[in-house]
Amino acid sequence: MTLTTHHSANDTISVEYRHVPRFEPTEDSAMRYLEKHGFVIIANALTTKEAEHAVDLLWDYLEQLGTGINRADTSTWDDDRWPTSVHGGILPSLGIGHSPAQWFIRNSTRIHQAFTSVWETEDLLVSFDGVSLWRPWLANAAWRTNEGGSWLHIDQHPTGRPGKHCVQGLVNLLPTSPEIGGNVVVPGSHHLFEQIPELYGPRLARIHDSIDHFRFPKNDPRLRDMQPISCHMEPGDLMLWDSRTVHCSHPGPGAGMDESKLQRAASLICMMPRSKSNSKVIERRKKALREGTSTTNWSDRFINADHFPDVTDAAQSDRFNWPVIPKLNAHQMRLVGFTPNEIAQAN
Ligand SMILES: O=C(O)CCC(=O)C(=O)O
Repeated sequence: MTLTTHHSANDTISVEYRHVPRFEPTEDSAMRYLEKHGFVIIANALTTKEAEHAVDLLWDYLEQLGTGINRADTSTWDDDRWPTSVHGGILPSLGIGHSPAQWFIRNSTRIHQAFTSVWETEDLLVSFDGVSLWRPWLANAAWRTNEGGSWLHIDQHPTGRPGKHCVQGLVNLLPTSPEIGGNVVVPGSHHLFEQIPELYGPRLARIHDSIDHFRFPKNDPRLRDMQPISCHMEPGDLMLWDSRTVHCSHPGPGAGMDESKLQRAASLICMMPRSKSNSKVIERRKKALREGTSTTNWSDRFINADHFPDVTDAAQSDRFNWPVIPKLNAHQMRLVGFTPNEIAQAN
């Protein structure tokens, strides 16, 4: 089934809402789908109950920031209390990467199985990323997140990091629909990656080789013709996409939304083989766990998300209480980078 979302005057890229196949985390066909289309949906990485629990934990995170957010009262969800978010409603900082919510989700066996299928090793490190939270934008137009056509991007430098390096992930926690929208991917666009220097030379020249982000021109006709889609996802589903696949998020028209509820909650999660990392980075990751530092999707390099230009002031201010970091189990400690010996000693 395909359903079409809206067009508006200055939004020339329309995002199609599409039902796509949902796979088991260990199915070979899931990996073939990922290779072919640049993304894949893994069904029920979390159960519905676990997804609900994760949303509760995210509310705990928001309320313990100490700014006066109350989950039952939308009048307390304004920007003066809400944690600083970047494009698409993503909360990247302020301890979110080590919140009980994120560590609860990272403990999922099926997520680990899915990334094990991607990399053919169980020895993985997890990113300390944040979440995307969408407030009901019909209650307050300022809460509507960026239009898809305005920030289609990839998260890998086309010449600085040639080849396959990273598969990103997102666990969807609330129902998706054509009215609400959600993540956007451009199917097959990972095949465009190698042509980017030729097709977008002057634009690429402005991005330093070490920056793993390339944003396409607004409403790029080339991407429009490749038909960006928002995939239908059940609460608890995991979406995986190659970092070379063009993606972003896009809010739908929102008709009929319950204006007293969060509209989207999606946890960003990425696992990469430990062998891609090194001891210096792993030591830095252990320090990040002690200090509650969040990161981007990459675990082979250490990139501190509290240093993002958009969030530095908030991260340094004492306006927000950071969450108490939960005690991790052995599986979670492995995902940070601790060795079995270190884990045995710690317990
Ligand atoms: O919220 C989303 O689905 C978009 C995520 C995204 O663009 C990213 O993680 O790079």
